[in-house]
Amino acid sequence: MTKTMDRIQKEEFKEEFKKRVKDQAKMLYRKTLDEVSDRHKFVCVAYAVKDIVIDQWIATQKAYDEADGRTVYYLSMEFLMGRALGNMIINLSSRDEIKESIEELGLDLNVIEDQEPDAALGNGGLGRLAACFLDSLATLNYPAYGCGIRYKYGMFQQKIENGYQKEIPEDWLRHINPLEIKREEYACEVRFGGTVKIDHRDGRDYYGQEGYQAVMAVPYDMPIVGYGNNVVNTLRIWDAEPIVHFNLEEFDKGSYMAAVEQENLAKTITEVLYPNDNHYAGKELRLKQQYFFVSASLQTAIKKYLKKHDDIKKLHEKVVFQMNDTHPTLTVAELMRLLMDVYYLEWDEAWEVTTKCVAYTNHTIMAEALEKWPIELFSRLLPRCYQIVEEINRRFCLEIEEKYPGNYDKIAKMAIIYDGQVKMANLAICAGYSVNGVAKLHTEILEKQELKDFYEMMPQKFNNKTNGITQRRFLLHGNPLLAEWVTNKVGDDWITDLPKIKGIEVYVDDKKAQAEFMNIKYQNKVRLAKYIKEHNGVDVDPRSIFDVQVKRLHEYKRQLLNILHVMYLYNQVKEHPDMEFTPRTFIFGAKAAAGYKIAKLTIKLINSVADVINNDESINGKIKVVFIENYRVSNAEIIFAAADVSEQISTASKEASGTGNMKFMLNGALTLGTMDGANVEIVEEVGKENAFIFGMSSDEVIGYENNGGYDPMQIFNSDMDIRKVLMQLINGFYSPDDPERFRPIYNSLLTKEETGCADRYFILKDFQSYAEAQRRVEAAYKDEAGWAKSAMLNVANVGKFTSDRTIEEYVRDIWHLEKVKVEL
Ligand code: 26Q
Repeated sequence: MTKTMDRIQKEEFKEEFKKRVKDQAKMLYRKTLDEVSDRHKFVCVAYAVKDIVIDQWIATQKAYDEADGRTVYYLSMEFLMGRALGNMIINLSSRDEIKESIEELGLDLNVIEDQEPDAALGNGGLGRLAACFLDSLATLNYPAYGCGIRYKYGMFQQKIENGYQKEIPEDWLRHINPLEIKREEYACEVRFGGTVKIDHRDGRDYYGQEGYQAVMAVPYDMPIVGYGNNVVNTLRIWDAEPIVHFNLEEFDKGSYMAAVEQENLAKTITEVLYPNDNHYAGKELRLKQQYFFVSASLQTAIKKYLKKHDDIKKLHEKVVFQMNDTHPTLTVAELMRLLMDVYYLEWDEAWEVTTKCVAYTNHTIMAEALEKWPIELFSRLLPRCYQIVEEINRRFCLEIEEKYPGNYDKIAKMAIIYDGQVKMANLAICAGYSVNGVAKLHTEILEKQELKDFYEMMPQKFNNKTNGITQRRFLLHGNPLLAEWVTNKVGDDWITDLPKIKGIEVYVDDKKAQAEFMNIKYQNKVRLAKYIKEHNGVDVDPRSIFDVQVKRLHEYKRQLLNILHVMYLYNQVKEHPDMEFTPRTFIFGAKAAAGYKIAKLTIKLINSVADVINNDESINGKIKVVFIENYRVSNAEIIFAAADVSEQISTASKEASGTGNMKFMLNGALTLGTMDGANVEIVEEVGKENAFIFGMSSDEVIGYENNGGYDPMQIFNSDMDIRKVLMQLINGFYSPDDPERFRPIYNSLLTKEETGCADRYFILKDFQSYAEAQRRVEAAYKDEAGWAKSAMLNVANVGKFTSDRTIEEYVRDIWHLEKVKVEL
């Protein structure tokens, strides 16, 4: 629109927009715009933007209806959206007019954007990937729904008190949410528990449920605005409401209790997001959440299909359900149930449709993340689904038996029900027509190790889809200075065609371009330093190397390796005050699952080390350590833009892909990492000489895991640098008030006490290799031109890692969607 809109139209649009913002202030708050608070100003602007979005939303849905193509339903327990307003504005074709209007109203867009709470309906990588995918699907004109849960409390807010993490409930819906619409007309019922009732009529069985508890699933829709193409897709998240608002006198005691229980069920189901990342907690409520949103999403998808089509046996021609990890795997059982019990298909017919409709993405090989539900719980909560899973399992085991006669090991590994448990990954693989990993190495490990038996039996299902990120949020929105610089150099095609960014490669040896590029990095470091000063009260020098590790706290991600190395460096600087040293700021940001003791203690360790080092005047500020509180999408954008070094140091084989690594690369940071996840492909694209790679290979790690032979105590006894650092964990050096405080960390590295395995993540094994890589970082940074060139080459070669590419691959290999044009 911007290009075609002439001046007069533009002015009219702006006048209209400004009037709407002012009218909102009047109608909502009975005030003029300049009288209302900043937060209310945000609400007024958001409503005015929504006004523009709504017309496109309606037009999009109409165009989709007419095109009548296939639709993907991306089923995910998590959508880590972050803030919507700023992103919506940059994606709208009228972004310039909107920004000018906001300025002309005397408002500061940054201040307005800062008023919006993050929609933190996710933990980390998996949830943010879902959000990036929605952005790409809309931008690429594909019919898609995100389906999830409208948690009342999303990811907790992290406060650091006395160095410890404290979790504060994140009440993101406390105030009105102007960017969602409640859609009561699509409410549907979801039933739990009770017993299966069978009616024999007309020579067949009809299945129903008796004595169940039910809740109403009520959807809220959030618009997903595509970039400059008039497309607005939908994220549909479900809230639970009680079905009966009962009248006390009408109830006898029994039904009174039942009614109260039902009301409580509704209240609890969508109350809170489980704050675990890569860790399965077998909680009943979690299974309820899963069934709740799966059932509601499937019911509406089928109803929508039947509005235009009458043959349910052809559902797969129009609908595909992508399961984001095993969390929505109940899709398999629930779809079978709906097809048989509600739409009266026979088993074989229903199975044919189901197995053509569902596909599964695996995001982890960590054993503790695999979902397994006790039969007792599963069958009590979902009696009919359990029957169906039993039958799927019975038939599947027959198939295994037929293919591998007498091989009970195969049954033990692949059966869906085994050892008293329902194994969700096995169900997803058995029923899904596609099984994908999220990076090349990860998919290889699935095929060769973790899912070897499945791969042997059905290799045609397996495929890789290397993750990606949206450059629209993580460069265009998060780093406006660099975005503008890139656009000035190569035009703005990169916004929807990231490989075009390769065009900046011709400037990597150009001194002027290098200076401009490094100056932008410097400006972004100043912005982050200001944020750190405001939020942490710590002064950091924007001329120091910003070395950043931001991600969920998990042992396999090895924040501990990073902080142990900081302790080692500090010892070096103290022992050799005159050694050459480039000032370094080590920046951490991480939330630990609330019950994950050793992870929380690692946060305390980082903060304790920070306290000692930041306050030691004798080192002249050579090292600073900062723990950024409450790491989340909105401050991530600021952090990535300011990073020099991207710490991607997971134990090889453990990080399925990683996506933070890509966000750093996009913003011109150099990767310091292991050959794990998508790091492997990053190095492939940018070249080994423009990254700092260290540590064991995934084959070596897996070798030790399978055959033993690793003894960290040997390293402790022979490496005096390491020995000194580890002793500082237990001699009170960083905890004078309680020398025993960090003993559990020490033990986790040297004894089997903590996890039944000493140094399970090979921290000591990789330590010297990491320290050596860090020395290479320092040497490289001293060569200013060389560093600038490497940083620019990272940006230039990031093209592959756009989620637009990932989505096109899903479409080509799995979803088979067609693009739909939307004209206004
Ligand atoms: C399971 C059961 C009960 C409660 C919680 C969970 C649970 C919740 C979240 C299990 C796992 C997760 C999240 C996993 C995750 O974020 N995985 C990451 O996915 C990214 C996107 O593919 C990858 O880049 C990361 O490598 C991977 O760790």
